[in-house]
Amino acid sequence: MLSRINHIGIAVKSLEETIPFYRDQLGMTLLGCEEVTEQKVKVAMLRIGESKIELLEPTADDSPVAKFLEKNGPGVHHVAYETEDVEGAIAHLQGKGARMIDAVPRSGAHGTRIAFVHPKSSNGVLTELCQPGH
Ligand code: CMX
Repeated sequence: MLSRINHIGIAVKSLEETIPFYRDQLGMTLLGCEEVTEQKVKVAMLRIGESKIELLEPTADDSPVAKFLEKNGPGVHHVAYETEDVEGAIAHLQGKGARMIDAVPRSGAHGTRIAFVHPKSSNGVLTELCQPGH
C-alpha cells in the first residue's frame, strides 16, 4: 500500500530565513519552492540522497501551519508516505478504522495528490498519504 517515506514536513515561520540552514549548512539540494493555495502554505522541497524535507511557511492566519506554529513553534509537522494509489490507501486505512481528515484526495505541492490521517488517530503524528505527480 505504501512504498516509502516521501518526505518529512517541517513548519517554519519563514522559508527565506530557514532555507540557508538546510541548503548551506546541511548541504541539501533545493529542488524548488511553490505556493500551495489550497493548503495556504508556501513550500520548499529539499533533497539529500533519497530523502526529502518539505519546509512549510503559512500564507494566511487561518492556515493549518499558522495554527501549528502558534501552538508549538517551528518543528516537525508531518510525515508523508508515498503511494501509487492514494484512493486505495485511504480506503484501506478507513477499513482499518483510521480517522481520515481527507476522505477524498486534495492537491499537494509538485503535482502530488495527498490525504491526511488525523493525528489523534495516528498516535500524535500528522500522517500524509502522497501520490507523486510523475
Ligand atoms: N501534528 C500532531 N498533532 C497535531 C498537529 C500536527 N501537525 N496539528 C494539530 N495537532 C493536534 C493539536 O495539538 C490538537 O491536540 P490537542 O487536542 O491534544 O490539543 C489536535 O491535533 C487538534 O488540533 P487543533 O490545532 O485544535 O486543530 P484543528 O482541528 O484546527 O487542525 C488538523 C488540526 C491536523 C486537523 C489540521 O491542521 C489539518 O487539517 N491538517 C492537514 C492539512 C495540513 O496540515 N496542511 C498543511 C501541509 C500541506 C502540505 O504538506 O502540502
